[in-house]
Amino acid sequence: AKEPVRVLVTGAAGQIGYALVPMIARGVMLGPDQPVILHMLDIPPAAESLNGVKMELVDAAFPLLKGVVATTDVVEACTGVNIAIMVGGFPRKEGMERKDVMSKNVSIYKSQASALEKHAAANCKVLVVANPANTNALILKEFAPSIPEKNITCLTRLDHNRALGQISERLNVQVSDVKNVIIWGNHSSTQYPDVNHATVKTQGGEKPVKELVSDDEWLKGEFITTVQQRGAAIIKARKLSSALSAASAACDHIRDWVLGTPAGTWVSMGVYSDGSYNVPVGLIYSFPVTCCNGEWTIVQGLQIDEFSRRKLDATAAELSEEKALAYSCLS
Ligand code: NAX
Repeated sequence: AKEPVRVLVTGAAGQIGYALVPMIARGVMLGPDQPVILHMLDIPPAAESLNGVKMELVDAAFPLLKGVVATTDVVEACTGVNIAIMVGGFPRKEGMERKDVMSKNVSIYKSQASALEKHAAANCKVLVVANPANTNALILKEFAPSIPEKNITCLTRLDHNRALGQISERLNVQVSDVKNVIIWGNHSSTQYPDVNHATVKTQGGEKPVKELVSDDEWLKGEFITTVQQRGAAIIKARKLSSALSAASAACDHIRDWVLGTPAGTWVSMGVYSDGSYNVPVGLIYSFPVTCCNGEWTIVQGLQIDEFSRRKLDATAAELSEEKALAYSCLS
């Protein structure tokens, strides 16, 4: 039998946490033959509620779940973890300045970075979900210098999956037959959902999405804004932000990273830019990646037209500005 993998979920008493921990315990994230030990962290005001989640995990009697640590102690939470899903953060409240929210998250991610660096298992993989996801991940990277930068990522898979969903609805095809959309840049409304290289499986082959959706205006307009604004649309409808889809996307992200992407398929991940596609080095930016043996690689050589170029640059500019704001909170 396999050794259990220790998976940390921060903000585990929150909405996404509540949807995510049962998925992990059922094997959705790491596979149906991989035992797991869940580490759940939240802050003291949520301690009782966190304990309630722990009680429910016990009551669910998940065969793969070999242990649960529920704590408000960051060191205890981080000790020995192989995978860290960072969902906890400080939400923007009405009337708050952007800088104040950034400052709260910078201090959270700075201290959690140190705890992970000192106490997590060697080669721990980190996924930041909490917003501003890219910049929180960057802060985490900066303050955990001994964790390889390849091991620190942020979630844009929800946006990627939303793009697949929109194409599948538009063409009336199965979502599993659509692939290779790309989310470039920031997990924010400046992200660029790009279908220039996306395909749909057809009888006997594959067809470009651009050929099947002949309406270029839709692809360059409503499709992009629908994906960009989907989070707001969910809030409007549910009076709560996306949770089950975010949890599912986090599982997809880690599963593909650890177990690999299928041949010929790429996914979107926020990763540390190496300058590919002329994206500035030093940003956590969402790129198309393939994964093999637990490592991601940015897909190279894709043609970027002028329309796309502008969008890639605009979201990079926003991330540079966010980075500067985050650094100004450090001093
Ligand atoms: P909730 O407010 O329901 O849960 C957040 C939890 O984090 C709370 O239980 C809170 O007590 C806890 N927390 C706060 N500070 C903490 C700290 N220092 N250490 C540990 N835990 C802490 O929010 P939820 O709806 O679950 O969303 C969580 C985060 O995901 C938010 O930042 C949200 O903006 C972000 N999202 C990111 C998405 C993405 O695709 N990257 C999509 C969904 C979501 O909007």
